[in-house]
Amino acid sequence: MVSQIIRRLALVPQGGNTGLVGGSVPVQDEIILSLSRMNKILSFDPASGALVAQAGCILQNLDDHVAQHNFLMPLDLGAKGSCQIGGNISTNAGGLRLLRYGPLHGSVLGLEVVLANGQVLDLLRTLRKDNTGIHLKHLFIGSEGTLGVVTAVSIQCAPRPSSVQVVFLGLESYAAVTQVLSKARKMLGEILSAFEFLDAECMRISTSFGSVNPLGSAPASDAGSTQSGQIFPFYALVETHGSNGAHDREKLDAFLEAVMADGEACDGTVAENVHQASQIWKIREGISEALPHCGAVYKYDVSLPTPLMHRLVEEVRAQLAQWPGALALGYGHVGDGNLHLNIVSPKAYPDLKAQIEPFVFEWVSNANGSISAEHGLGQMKADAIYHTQSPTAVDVMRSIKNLLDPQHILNPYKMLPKD
Ligand code: FAD
Ligand code: S2G
Ligand code: ZN
Repeated sequence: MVSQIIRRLALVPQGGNTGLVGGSVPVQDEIILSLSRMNKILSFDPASGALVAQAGCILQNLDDHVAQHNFLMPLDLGAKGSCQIGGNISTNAGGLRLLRYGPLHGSVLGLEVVLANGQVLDLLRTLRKDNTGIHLKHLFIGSEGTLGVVTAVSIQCAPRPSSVQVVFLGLESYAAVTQVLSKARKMLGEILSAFEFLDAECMRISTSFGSVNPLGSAPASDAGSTQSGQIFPFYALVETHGSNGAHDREKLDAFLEAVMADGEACDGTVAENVHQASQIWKIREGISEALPHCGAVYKYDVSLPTPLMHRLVEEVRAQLAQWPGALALGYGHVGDGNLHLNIVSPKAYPDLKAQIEPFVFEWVSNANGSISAEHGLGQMKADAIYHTQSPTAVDVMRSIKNLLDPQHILNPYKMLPKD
């Protein structure tokens, strides 16, 4: 690293390379610094649940490790089989259970970071509370490798739930999705661990690539029909993590009864075993795997006020008529106000992105949302930062970047807009 500083060679820290905004790939002649071989678990305290691990540890491997002590990692995402904890920290990954276990800013206890000047910044404490000065670790969480290379993490794991329940609901409208979400918050309370939604287009795409819709036989020809066994306009996946199966099922049954009785849900199923639960999760996690098979994919990961989330999908759909075959679909972590709007098209239309992207970003900005909820900005969205951040905020970010990396050798061309 030191030689790089002298010769001003830029580098790109790389974890599992599952990022979706081009943050982990070189733009010019940067050297790739892979953390994959820094993959040792350094310690786990079964009393506190504090795990200390090197940055290159794969998320799934860490979860398997702490599961032996009846703990679980405080984040879960579809890429868990290859993403690394160092990459999760650097992108401030959200994932499927942020609703329950909170963001990494809350669960990360400490970091070890190598700075651009070669110094090792040791913040690797496992204390729950430490109020001695500026909380430096937060600078590196979500900094996408532009401020330092994360080499180790200490993170607070959570007790592994002994009771996991998964419910899948068919819903008539997006308004029903939000009504069911508020009922879930009220009636499931502390055991609610995930609330994901997907629209009919997502169901169609996911089931055409191997997932099985538990609420219907073969998907219908059109998205809207809701006769029994047909495809519903919307679906919600609701999961609970608890410590008492009977208690959790009682709450869940009352919740299900309420959403069916109020007509918010047209149909629903409760997973009776782990296999059925994983089949239901496969519908949701299978969407992203299925999308590339549909042709060109344009991805937008945005935060919006929950009631507005699917309106953006509908407004984009109205714009797509001029590109035959192009389709907009919406899914995501509705419990966090995080929409994954994806446009798929059998052929890549160069002007589609040029027209739709500004429309999406302006729409999100006018709704006081964020143009990147959890995937970061990388190289693909760095120039769009002003749709969410003020010029003053970007100037402060630049000052911190210049202070910690004056020669701009850490992941140049990423996250911050060109000067
Ligand atoms: P990489 O892709 O290797 O790198 C990501 C960024 O972090 C780059 O800027 C890189 O330079 C930097 N970086 C990596 N390691 C380090 C390090 N040790 N020190 C400093 N900088 C580093 N993301 C979500 O937030 N939520 C989801 O639900 C989610 N689901 C996904 C599902 C699928 C199927 C896929 C393919 C991706 C998904 N992602 C999701 C995106 C991605 O998995 C996350 O951004 C993840 O945190 C990236 O981790 P990684 O180790 O692959 O990092
Ligand atoms: C998700 C990542 C994949 C995608 O599935 O929750 O964060 O396709 C996304 O956007
Ligand atoms: Zn996501």
